Amino acid sequence: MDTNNVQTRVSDGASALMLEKARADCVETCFDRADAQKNQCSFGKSGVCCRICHMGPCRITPKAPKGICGATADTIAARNFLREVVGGTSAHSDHGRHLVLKLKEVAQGKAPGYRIKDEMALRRAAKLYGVAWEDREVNELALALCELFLGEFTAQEEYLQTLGLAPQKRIGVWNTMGIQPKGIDRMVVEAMHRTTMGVDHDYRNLLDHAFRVSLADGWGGARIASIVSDILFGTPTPVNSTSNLGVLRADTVNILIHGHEPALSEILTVAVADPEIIAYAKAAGAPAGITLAGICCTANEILMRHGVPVAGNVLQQELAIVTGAVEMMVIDVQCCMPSLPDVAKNYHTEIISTADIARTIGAAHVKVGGADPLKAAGDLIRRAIDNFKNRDAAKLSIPADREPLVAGFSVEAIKYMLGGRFRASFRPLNDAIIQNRILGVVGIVGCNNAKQQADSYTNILTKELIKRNVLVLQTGCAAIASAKAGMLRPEVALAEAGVGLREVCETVGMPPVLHLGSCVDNSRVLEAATEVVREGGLGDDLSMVPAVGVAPEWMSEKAVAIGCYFVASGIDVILGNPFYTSGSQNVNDYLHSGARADYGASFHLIEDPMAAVERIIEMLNQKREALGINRKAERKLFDMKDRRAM
Ligand code: SF4
Ligand code: MSK
Repeated sequence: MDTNNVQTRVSDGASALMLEKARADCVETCFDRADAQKNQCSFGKSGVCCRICHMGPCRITPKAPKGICGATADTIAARNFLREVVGGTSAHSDHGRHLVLKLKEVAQGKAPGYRIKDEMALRRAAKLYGVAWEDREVNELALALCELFLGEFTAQEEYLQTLGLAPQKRIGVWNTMGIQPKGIDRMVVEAMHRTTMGVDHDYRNLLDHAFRVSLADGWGGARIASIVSDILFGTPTPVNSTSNLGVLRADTVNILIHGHEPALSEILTVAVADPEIIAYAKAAGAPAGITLAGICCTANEILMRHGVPVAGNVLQQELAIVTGAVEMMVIDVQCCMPSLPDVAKNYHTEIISTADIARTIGAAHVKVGGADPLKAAGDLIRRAIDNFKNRDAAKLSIPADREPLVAGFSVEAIKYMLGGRFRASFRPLNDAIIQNRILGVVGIVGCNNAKQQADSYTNILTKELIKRNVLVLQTGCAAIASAKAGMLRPEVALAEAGVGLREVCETVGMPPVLHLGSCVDNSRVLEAATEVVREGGLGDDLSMVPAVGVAPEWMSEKAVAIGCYFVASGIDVILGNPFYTSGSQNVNDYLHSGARADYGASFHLIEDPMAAVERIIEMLNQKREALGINRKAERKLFDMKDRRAM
């Protein structure tokens, strides 16, 4: 990679332009720091560096094949891997916990400014979990559900109730493997215990726990987070918006929200529409008022529910500030780089951290809550407006790139599109797969990684797969990559799609690339796959459905946990860049092939996107073959005799 050429680092024009500008402005970005890291530590990359106790750090080499305590490469790599799954699971699950606690406060009347927006979602969830819901008052029902959800975190002896949302056969696999998780918190604590010095040394036992913990994420904390977000803020339905840095405007005060948890950003979307605040912005010299836009998954959350534009994905967080057009960036938790205040120092942007568990040196910390969060949010916006006067016209450069998009495809919305209000169901999708008009379904999820050209793998893969009649579901920064490439514009994606997929999508009015939400919403991908199983005709387990998951440009521990809960659920996962396990043949082999015997799925490292396309098509065809549906779609014309028989 010619690292000096910005085109090798990013794919979209806006990012390339801002990366050039950053260099001209002498502003350091993650791309420069990636270069400065040069050859990254080979022990770290192969997973055989252990610093779990202070006799170490120990590094495994041919001459020193064991750590001081005797730990082998297998033990060390498996412990490190499990700790990554723990990190990812904790992030999603703590996010879920915060939302459950917020719902509890709302139901108790202790959260001014918030309300239960989607009573249907509340009743739907209660029904799913077997909580008596008929004739029950909303707040009383919400409290009962919160009690159940909080129990999912604290249960010491009982298995997670959320596991019951999976197909019966899959639950059987988990029983056989003995990997059903108990309370989420207990699983995480137990993982830290198992991996401390002198406890669990059997790599298979450690990897079993990695899959167990990941289930506590995908079928636990993350699923709960999506369910409660829908109850509090509304179940997403298709919504129009725009993406990329061109959503920022020279004639508005620009505020960016960045991170993952939607509670604060929901309040900001309300406050920003206040006519008094808009008038205040205009009086401050911004003739068109205020632009509120998002970065990363907070962006995905408010995009799906309010159509708030998306300024960019994770590697654009610094580049957004480089436009010189951002008055304030409000960060919450996860994926917010500690470098943001350093970049902001070169412009006039103020970085505001808002979560007590997530402080950043150089950011002002403001807690938007208390008795009147709407007023507090208004005060924050006024603070951004007051900063407008400090914008330096000489440093201002907003790229023109701005792509329209449609997002907001919750499973409920997909069902509605497929079957209409009275017959909402996945039947038409199952039929289209059985008839071979749709080859299968692929979830493309995850981040960007400064080691890869941003968005490139995701975009090549998406385009090629829909050409070959594969329906694509997306979340997180991968969905934002597609948005910037125009692939979330139904007419653009339809023009690229293969004949079968296009016919189906046009008939039901659904685009070929569906934006399902943020990275915590990967549980919605499992939910969709479960609906396919329930609908019938495509096997009785998730491992039988022609479906594959891909994390093309992943970087976060959350992606490791997500990958594990996909594999444990029976869905193969392709990784665009490797796990740090290559230093242990046994650990690597189990994850990339051995797991198949236990779960019917495994990981596959494929660093070239076109090679991934070929492998995915092969995998989908193998599943189709096993189901006995791998034949050309027959267009049977019924004559009168057939019709009478019907
Ligand atoms: Fe070394 Fe063992 Fe301590 Fe790890 S736990 S640092 S391998 S002595
Ligand atoms: S924000 S976890 S970079 S998807 Fe969810 Fe994007 Fe990955 Fe963060």
